[in-house]
Amino acid sequence: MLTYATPKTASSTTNVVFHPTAFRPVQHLPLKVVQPESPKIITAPALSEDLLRDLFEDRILAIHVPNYCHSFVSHKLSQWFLEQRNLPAYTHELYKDGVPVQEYFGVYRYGSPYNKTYGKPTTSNAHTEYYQAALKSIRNVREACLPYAAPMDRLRAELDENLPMGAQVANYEGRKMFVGIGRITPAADSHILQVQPHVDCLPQDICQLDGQFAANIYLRMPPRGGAVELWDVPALSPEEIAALPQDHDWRAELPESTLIYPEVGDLLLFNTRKPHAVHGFSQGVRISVQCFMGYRKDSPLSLWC
Ligand SMILES: O=C(O)CCC(=O)C(=O)O
Ligand SMILES: [Fe+2]
Repeated sequence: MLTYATPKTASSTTNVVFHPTAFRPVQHLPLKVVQPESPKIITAPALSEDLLRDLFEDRILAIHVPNYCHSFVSHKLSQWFLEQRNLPAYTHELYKDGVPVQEYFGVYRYGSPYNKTYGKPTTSNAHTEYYQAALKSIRNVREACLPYAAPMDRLRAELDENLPMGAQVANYEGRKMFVGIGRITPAADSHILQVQPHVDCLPQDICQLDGQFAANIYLRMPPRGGAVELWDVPALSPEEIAALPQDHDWRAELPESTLIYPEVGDLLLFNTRKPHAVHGFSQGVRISVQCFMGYRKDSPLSLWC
């Protein structure tokens, strides 16, 4: 049974800013590794076309590539995220009477996510700010990783190489989007993502995707906890997601889940229209670099945050 405090509500989200200087670098302790019991979570040494197709066509639940990013790069980039002057909250969209409402889920961010524009006209300040920051943030992260390749740049190249239709930075509105957001969760807020499983889904009026997936590369993990929880249930449709009540009690109706314990440097790909959650932890900070992958049969895979 979950005994965590009630998560903060939408009204408390606007001014949440994480001050990373309050945290000392996390000591890297060996993590408890639990082999996933689900045969539908595939651990592989590298990405391949067959594996990606299995994921996109729903034959498997997740692809886990251990040690995708060198520990030196994981440390360098996660440290760089923590050194930013402040990190705004990465809120998640829920829907109230079909209208998107942003809610704080315990995650801070480096980079500006596209979901901040949801429900606003394409001429809005939110859109202008998003597109102004998009390429700048990609390039800042690239520079922060030098002389090594940024993990998200490598992932973009490998997705492109492995898929005949290729993979590219999304441009749903004719402008290049952001890829590779830094997701930072401090221990104190980490229970929120555990209490509430969630789904992520691009609104249909932006682009009608056949499927939406996430790629996370874990740069820093807490000494214990921080597992990814996945449910092997059919992906929800965008209509079903938009109609979910804000206080939907996922855990009351979902079947048993599967836990994955990513280690520093691992890559994990999964379907974001299936409910997923991230487990809390009592020490340290959990940092990943993430993008969404929009799948349309025979079109290039489109990547954004
Ligand atoms: O932090 C994680 O492991 C999962 C993040 C997530 O919810 C997503 O990428 O959609
Ligand atoms: Fe998610």
